[in-house]
Amino acid sequence: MNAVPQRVEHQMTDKGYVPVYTTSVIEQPWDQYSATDHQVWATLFERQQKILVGRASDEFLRTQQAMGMNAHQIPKFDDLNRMLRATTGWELIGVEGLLPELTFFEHLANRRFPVTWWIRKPEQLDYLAEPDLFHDLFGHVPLLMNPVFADYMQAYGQGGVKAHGIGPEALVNLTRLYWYTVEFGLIRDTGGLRIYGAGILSSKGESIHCLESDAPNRIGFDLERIMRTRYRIDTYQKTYFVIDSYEQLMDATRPDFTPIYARLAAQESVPAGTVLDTDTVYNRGTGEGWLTDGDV
Ligand code: HBI
Ligand code: FE
Repeated sequence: MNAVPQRVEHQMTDKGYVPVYTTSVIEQPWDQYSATDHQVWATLFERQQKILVGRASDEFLRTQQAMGMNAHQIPKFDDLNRMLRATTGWELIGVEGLLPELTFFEHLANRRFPVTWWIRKPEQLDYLAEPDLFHDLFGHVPLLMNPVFADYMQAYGQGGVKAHGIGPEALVNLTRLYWYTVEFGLIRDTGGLRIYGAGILSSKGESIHCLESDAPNRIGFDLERIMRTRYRIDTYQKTYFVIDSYEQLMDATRPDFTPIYARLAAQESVPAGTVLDTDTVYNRGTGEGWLTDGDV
C-alpha cells in the first residue's frame, strides 16, 4: 500500500487549482508499487506506444528506446539515472507532485528533473489534473537524453530562477514558454508535424487531436508570440506551436530575457485561439468545440 502523498496546500497554478506538495525529495519506493500500479503503467505505456507511432517526434521515439523503457514494469529511477547522467548529466529525483515554481526552476537549473513517485489509479486512466509518474516519466524524461533539449531544459530553469526575481508577469510569460514547448510542443520532422510535448505524449486523446483535428491552430514557433499567448488548462489546446528543431529552442533562450519581459509588459496578452497576421500558419483552426472562456 503506497504512503498517501502529503498535500500541503491547494494553489492556483498553471495547471489550475491543484494541490501543491511538500518540496521534499523522495527515494522512489519501487518495492512498494502494487501489481495494480505496474498494470496501470503497462496499460498506459502500451496504449501510447501504439498511438505515437507516426505521431511522436523521431527523437522522442529514439531516446525512449535508448533508455530501454518498456511496458513490463514501472522503470527504476536508478536505472534511468545511470543512462541520463552518462549522456546529458541529468538525473531524476522523486517528488510528491507539483512543486512551488522556484523550487521547480532550481531543480531544472541543476539538471535535476522532478518526477512524481506515485502513479494514477485505474479509474484515472484517461485524465487527472496533476502530473503523475506516467506523465513525467513517459512524457518528459526521454528527451532529456537529447543533448540539445537537455541544454534547453537547464537554460529554462536558469531563466525561471531569474524570472522569479523579476516578478509575477515575467513568470507568467515564462510559464507560457514551458507550456507551448515542453508540455504541448510540435516539431517539423522529416515525415511532417510530430509531437515532442510531454502533455500531449502522455495523453491518448490529445496525441490524436493535436495532429488530426481541424479545430486547433498550428503556428510556427516565435518566442515572444508564445510568451504573449494565453493557454488552456482544462481542455485540448486551441493553438500548437511548431519548432523546426530543438536547436531553435536552445537558440531562443540564449538572449537575456529582461528586455523581452519589458516589451511584453507593454503589450496585451493574446487569447489562446488567436491567429495574428504576422504568424507562420501551418493550419488555421476551425475553432470547433472551443470554450469561449477559461484561458489563463
Ligand atoms: N512541479 N513537480 C512539478 N512538475 C512540473 O511540471 C511543474 C511543477 N511546478 C510548477 C510547474 N511545473 C510549472 O508552473 C512550470 O511552468 C514552472
Ligand atoms: Fe509536465
